[in-house]
Amino acid sequence: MTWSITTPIYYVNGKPHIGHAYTTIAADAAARWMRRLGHDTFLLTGTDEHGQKVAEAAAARGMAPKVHCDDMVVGWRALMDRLGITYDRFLRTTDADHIAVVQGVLTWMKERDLIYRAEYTGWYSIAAERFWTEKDLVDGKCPDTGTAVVEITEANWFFRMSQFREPLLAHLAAHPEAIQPESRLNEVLGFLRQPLEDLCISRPKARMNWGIDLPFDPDFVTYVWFDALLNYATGAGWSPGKALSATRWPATVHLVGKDILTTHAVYWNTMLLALGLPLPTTLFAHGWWVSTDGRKMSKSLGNTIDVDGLIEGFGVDVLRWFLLRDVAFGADGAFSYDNFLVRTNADLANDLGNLAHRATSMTVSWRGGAVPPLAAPGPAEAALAELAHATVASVADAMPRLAFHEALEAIVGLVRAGNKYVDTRAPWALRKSGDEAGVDTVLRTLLELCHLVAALAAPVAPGKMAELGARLGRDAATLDTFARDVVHGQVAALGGLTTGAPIHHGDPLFPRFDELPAALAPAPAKETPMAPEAPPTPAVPTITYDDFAKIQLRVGRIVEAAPHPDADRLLCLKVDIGEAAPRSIVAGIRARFAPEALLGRQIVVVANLAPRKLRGVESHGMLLAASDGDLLVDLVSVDAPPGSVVR
Ligand code: ME8
Repeated sequence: MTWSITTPIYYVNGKPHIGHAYTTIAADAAARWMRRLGHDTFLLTGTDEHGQKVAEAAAARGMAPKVHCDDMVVGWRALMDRLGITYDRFLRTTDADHIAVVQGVLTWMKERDLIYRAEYTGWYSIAAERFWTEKDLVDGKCPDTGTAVVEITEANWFFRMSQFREPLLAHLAAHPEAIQPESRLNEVLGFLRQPLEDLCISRPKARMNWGIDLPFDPDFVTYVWFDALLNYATGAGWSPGKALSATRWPATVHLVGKDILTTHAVYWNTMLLALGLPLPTTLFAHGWWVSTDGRKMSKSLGNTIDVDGLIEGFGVDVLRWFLLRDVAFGADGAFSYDNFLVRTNADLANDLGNLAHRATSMTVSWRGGAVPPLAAPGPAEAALAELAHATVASVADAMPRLAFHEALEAIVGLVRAGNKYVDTRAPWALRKSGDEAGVDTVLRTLLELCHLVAALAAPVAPGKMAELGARLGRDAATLDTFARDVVHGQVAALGGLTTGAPIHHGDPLFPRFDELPAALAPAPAKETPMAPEAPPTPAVPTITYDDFAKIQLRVGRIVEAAPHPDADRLLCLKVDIGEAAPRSIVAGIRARFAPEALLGRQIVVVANLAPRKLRGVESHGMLLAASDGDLLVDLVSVDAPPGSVVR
């Protein structure tokens, strides 16, 4: 059976950034690991190319949408190449086989009455390209993007998603491991506590025609998420009516960011249930990279991280290492260049680079560059061999669970033990005292350690570990074979090299960086020519002083912040505004702020707003925030005691 892993298909319009690199690198490291263990492995990635925003961006460039996509996709493919992604398919939703699958599914569902036509009135968000019900809106705006919504009545086609709530709950009860980490499962179960509505899966061409035509109604195209989610089926080689055994479905792991948990866990899984297809084994929603002040990175905030600059400055392997090592996979991580320097200097320049340098330089200087025999192993060597064995077990356990940080921590632990071993055994002193067997033993042990580390860490840092392997006389394929054999217990962890084989010494494998390379000198964020135009500012009506006086604004201090149990975009806050107890306020700011980054912030609250329920949680007030177009930039902050009135 195939071990397959997918990334989200990225919006072709967007500028690739560190978040996209993160998911894709993680998927690639896992795929490389599984592939070398001998699994039939399939890595699927690609681009999401339909929908209103793409149509608008294309129009702004005076191009046909497909021509615009053909141009934009070049940048995405190039990113994948620079990141060293070994994808098996790069799927575009404009690919002919995908269009056929989407239309085949629509027809199949329509024939079984899983799709029906109905009139619908709702609040439509252009930015999010979807309808919301009244109760979904946050402060009258789109809960996903914070932008204005318009009330629209139109005929549309709907997928009977509501029918699949119970089967989905039953599946999750039987397979709680299907959504990971566990906290994400709980979010999904929270969402499923309320009744599920049917899903609008069409868009009238009169409003937007850049999409896949509904095969049974020429007036409509397919809703972009319904289209995009089916990429996983197309990528697996499935189409309606095809025998499952002839496909790579079900996917083993869908890797996504936490922002698109619900679309996958609910929309996609119910679509699969309707199609009678097995659900993916695991949906893993990882955390976000945020800036050190807790804000999600964005171009307008100027806090994005320059992926190309990092690759040019440090090399792609250092970037891959850092992203997978620094943060527990699943949790959010704050990205700072300082931390990047500290972490990579410590792990790579000081620990691993140093170990490799010592092992190869002493072997070249003292043994003419030939692997010496393990002449006289003693207790120190036995202890290291035991640790090496345990490290193999830890890495082999962690990698298929996508616990990259655990795997790398175990590897770094072994490297550190190796450096300590050199210091304690002091081969230079053994040499002085004429103990040549002792010198041989230490050198052989060190070389074997480097070899094992190169084999174990290659899925994360393939280029540099191949280089280390080459210095030890092993090509990448031989390293892979050794990795498989050592994991399967067919060869000793420190038994991969051959006595007498040639060893090379070269420049430091991982140079130390004491400051940021010039390529990363902070520069104003580059503008993308295809960035969608900001919507025109609506005319603002004048209000009287009395109108304004009706609004009571007060200073508040955020004392608690937690994700809303049922909504990806909302945070539930407790805000001290100088009353007996803190106010509960629900705010649509989760896309910008990690909850912990908000604690203690002094903000301005509209205190006399009528209470309302937002996705089941009562909210008593509203926060003031500044936004730039669609983007929430920051909360309005005040340095004054909670309860102070703002006028
Ligand atoms: O949502 N930290 O595409 P997208 C970590 N087309 N990961 C991040 C991140 C961050 N700050 N920002 C983005 C879409 N990501 C849809 C998907 S799938 C059928 C359709 C990563 O271009 C993360 O994996 O907005 C997130 O889920 C994805 O990029 C969103 O990419």
